[in-house]
Amino acid sequence: MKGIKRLLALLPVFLLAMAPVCFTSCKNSGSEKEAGDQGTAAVDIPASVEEIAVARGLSPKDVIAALKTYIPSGKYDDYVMFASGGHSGQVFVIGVPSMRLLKAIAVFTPEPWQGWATGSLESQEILSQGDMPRGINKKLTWADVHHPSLSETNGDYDGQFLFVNDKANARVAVIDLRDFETKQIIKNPNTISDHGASFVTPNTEYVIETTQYSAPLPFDEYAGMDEYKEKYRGLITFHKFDREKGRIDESQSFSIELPPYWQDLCDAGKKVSEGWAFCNSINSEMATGGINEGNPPYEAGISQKEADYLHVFNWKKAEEVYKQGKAKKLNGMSIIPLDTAIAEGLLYFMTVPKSPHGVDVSPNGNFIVASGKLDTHATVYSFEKIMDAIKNNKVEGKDAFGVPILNFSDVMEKQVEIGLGPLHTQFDNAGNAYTSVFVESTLAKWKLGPPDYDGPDAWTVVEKMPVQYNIGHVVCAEGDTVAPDGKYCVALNKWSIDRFLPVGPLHPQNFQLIDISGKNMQLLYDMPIGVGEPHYVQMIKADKLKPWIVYPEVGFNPMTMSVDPEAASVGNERIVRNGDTVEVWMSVIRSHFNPEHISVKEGDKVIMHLTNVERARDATHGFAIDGYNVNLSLEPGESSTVEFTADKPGVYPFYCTEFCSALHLEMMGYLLVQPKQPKS
Ligand code: RUQ
Ligand code: CUA
Repeated sequence: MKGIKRLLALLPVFLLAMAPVCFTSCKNSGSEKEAGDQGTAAVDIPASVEEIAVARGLSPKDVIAALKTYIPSGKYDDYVMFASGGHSGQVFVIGVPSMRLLKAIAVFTPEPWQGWATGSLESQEILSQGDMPRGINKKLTWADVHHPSLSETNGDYDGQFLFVNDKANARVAVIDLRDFETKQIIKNPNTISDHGASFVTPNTEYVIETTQYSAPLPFDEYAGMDEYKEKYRGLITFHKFDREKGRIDESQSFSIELPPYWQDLCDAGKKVSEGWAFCNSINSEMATGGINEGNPPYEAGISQKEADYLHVFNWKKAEEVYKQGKAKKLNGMSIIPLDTAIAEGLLYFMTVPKSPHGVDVSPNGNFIVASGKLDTHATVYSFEKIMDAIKNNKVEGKDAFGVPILNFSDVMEKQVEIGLGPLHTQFDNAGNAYTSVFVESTLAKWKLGPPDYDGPDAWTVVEKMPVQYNIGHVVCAEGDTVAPDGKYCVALNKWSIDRFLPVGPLHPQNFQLIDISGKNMQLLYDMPIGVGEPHYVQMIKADKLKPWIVYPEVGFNPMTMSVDPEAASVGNERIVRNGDTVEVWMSVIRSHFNPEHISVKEGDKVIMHLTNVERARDATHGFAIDGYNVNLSLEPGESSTVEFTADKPGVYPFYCTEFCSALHLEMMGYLLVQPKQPKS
């Protein structure tokens, strides 16, 4: 306790002394003397914090940053970030402000520690939901995870579920935040790539997914590039979420056919704009590239026009149209044809300058902020004006497919001069917006305007901060909800260049934690991400998450979220042969498996039900079978099933892969596979 007091007494030295020279000049300051006066009996805190700072070459700013991010052992972070894991196919769970990695949730990619797709029947079943459709012979073993989306109630995070998309294969996954495990993977049957996903509507009625790169509908229907305009299409899908079941219900989901522009990021309207959704797009040129055929490359063809189309969807009305049976079925999915969508008033366009990317709705739902990658502005649209333009038919024309284009000057509220290459915007609780500026490598803080903020500096940039380097998305605490928290933002930088020790030519990305609670933004911490390229991240208050510490009952199957009728239990362990099938019920507890000997014949089908019967927190056991490519993670209470053919005769130890007890090494057994024919 005395140690802490000493440190606290020293704090003013650092807080006041902003100049780097201070460490030497403060040496004999009153503060230090004061600290000394409070007693020198402290054992843990060394005589002078200042000495450590000087020895480590830390400036007072550094020390303040360190104090703001340090979480002592046994204490918890205030916020949790869910970061898309990019190519890793996972989701990273990170504490804020410590920036400690808490977990990598296995989603689309095998992950042995969690026993994900390394033997457990449950995980294999979930992963195979994401296989290519119509028997297309391709197993997908990786994903490009882009945008996580926490479930919402009334536009605010509720901490129950997380959705992520796979841009590379147009898949959406559902993660249950009771156990932080993936429960479902949906492969969109009609489209092959997505990007505007996953974004939820304010009460998680739907999970939104839009196509990125247009292809014929469905994608495995061949059409050459010369048929681009006629045959290629985009798609927006509203995946219906059944909160009770914790699953997307494809039988209640629907898509809307779109022109073959490349639909990009989306955001759902909230509060006043609830019921609407907004998605950006590029390639209104319908450029078809072909550098090898002497055509302009995509990058040039797609940037020819000054503006592209921001899609405005009335999803509440689309839901009605779908329920009236006006959608057509394609591969089991309901699709509202483009003509129907136009006739029913489900889709409007607004022009956005210069290859837009991000689109973000302000907390009150009044403004829609869109950014052009080749622009210096964020273009802000007023929802009220959009509604007025739709009502009074203020259109400047139609696109090539007949979609009405709302008159730009009638719907645009403001163009805010941000800097070169603005991408994504988040918000705080004081009327500020934070926009990532890619080309400049800065984070721009600017003021919204009335009614969200009323001041002389409305619609102007008030501060800019360099970030290292090439910022993609930015996340702020609950910064895309109806009630942002302020406090922190994190710059999600694509390049780290010189920020970390070199680890070969492949560099990590750089997450930079920024304190936004003061008058000026302050950089607090650099976190390397060396596992894949995250795109979007959401940051939720830690106390909104209520994860289980152990599974609620012994024999729990995480896939059904209930006790498995086939779960093994103590006293009921057994091995039953039925023809060529050997079924095993095995209990797992520190520090033994029961049974320990499994004798089968070559060619037998083996089904093993394993239950970790422990109730103690953290008492996880693994279950690996050598040579059979099996590893399970059995968390306290969990039941899991593994199935394999004993096709290799011989002796195969199985063992626990978690260091669970002093006799963990002894926690093993043998799989004995008798050969059909003894070797002669
Ligand atoms: S989105 S920054 Cu901008 Cu998928 Cu990657
Ligand atoms: Cu159980 Cu090691």
